Parts: sequence; C-alpha cells; structure tokens
Amino acid sequence: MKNVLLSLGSNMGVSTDIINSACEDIKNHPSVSSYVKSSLYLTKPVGYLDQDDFINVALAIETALEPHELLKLCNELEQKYKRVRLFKDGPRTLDVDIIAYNDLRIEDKNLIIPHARMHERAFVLAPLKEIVPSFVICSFNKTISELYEELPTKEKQGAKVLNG
Ligand code: PH2
Ligand code: MG
Ligand code: MG
Repeated sequence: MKNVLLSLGSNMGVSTDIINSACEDIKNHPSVSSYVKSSLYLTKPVGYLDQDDFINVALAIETALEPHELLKLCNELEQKYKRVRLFKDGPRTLDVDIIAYNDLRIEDKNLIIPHARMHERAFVLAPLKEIVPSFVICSFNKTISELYEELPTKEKQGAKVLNG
C-alpha cells in the first residue's frame, strides 16, 4: 500500500459540489483503502491572475494503484466533471494532481512526482499541512510543514479555510 498525496482544485461551475463529489469518488474507489480529507480552502489564483478564486482541497490516501494507474484515475475524474482546458493555469471545473507518492521520484513525459511546483504554492501546502504536516517530500527532504513555513507571507495569505 502506498501513501499518496493529492491536490484538487476548481474555479468553474459549482466548485464546492464538484470538489466534494470528486473526493467521494476517490474515497469509494475499490483500490483506495484509507482516506483523509482536508478542509476546503478558498484560494487566490496563482499563475494566471485574471480569473475567479479557486476552491482547493488535499487528500492523503493509501492505494494499491501504481503511479500511472493513479494518473489515469485523476484524468478520468477530470473528464467526468467535464474538464475544459482553456489555457495553461486558466479556469477549470476540476484539476486533480498527484503531489507525492511515498518517497518515489518519477519524471517522464506524462508524470512528474513529487509535483514540480508544489513547494511554491499555498493552495497545495496549506490544505496538506492540516492533514499531513510531518509527511516528508523526498525531493526536498523537508516536511510539508517546513515547506509551508518557507512560503512568502503574501502567498500564505492567499489560501484560507472556506467559511473559516
Ligand atoms: N491551479 C493551477 C494554477 N493556479 N491557483 C489556485 N489558487 N488553485 C489552483 O488549483 C490552481 C491555481 C494549475 O493547476
Ligand atoms: Mg494543477
Ligand atoms: Mg493537473
């Protein structure tokens, strides 16, 4: 069984419903054995700024799925919730990213694990810090908590618990 961290985001459609429903799909998947979900976070867009705020959430799961099988599941969920890819970093109904997979490192044309920009992003690290602060990200040899604390203050201020 592998310990896997996922990050989900949405800023089109009814984002809270889409996020919650996609999380239930993951929880109910036959190859997912344990499941911890963070709060939902309201986050300022990163990258392309002229778009609505996002809803983001993090999941820590245990799964028997191999990395590329898991990627396939992520892509299928994005399809199910009618992902549109308008442009890079642009609005989307659902994005499901693999952030870490045990202490595995992968770099191929379809998949980079740990996620290449996770350490720069409060919308990834704030929800993860809530559920797995001590998880070590192998490529940095740092915990989620340490990576979060290293973020600029302004970046941290851009990710708040929804209704918190
Ligand atoms: N995803 C991106 C780019 N920018 N910003 C926020 N706040 N949340 C996201 O999920 C997000 C983003 C590319 O995947
Ligand atoms: Mg993404
Ligand atoms: Mg993605």
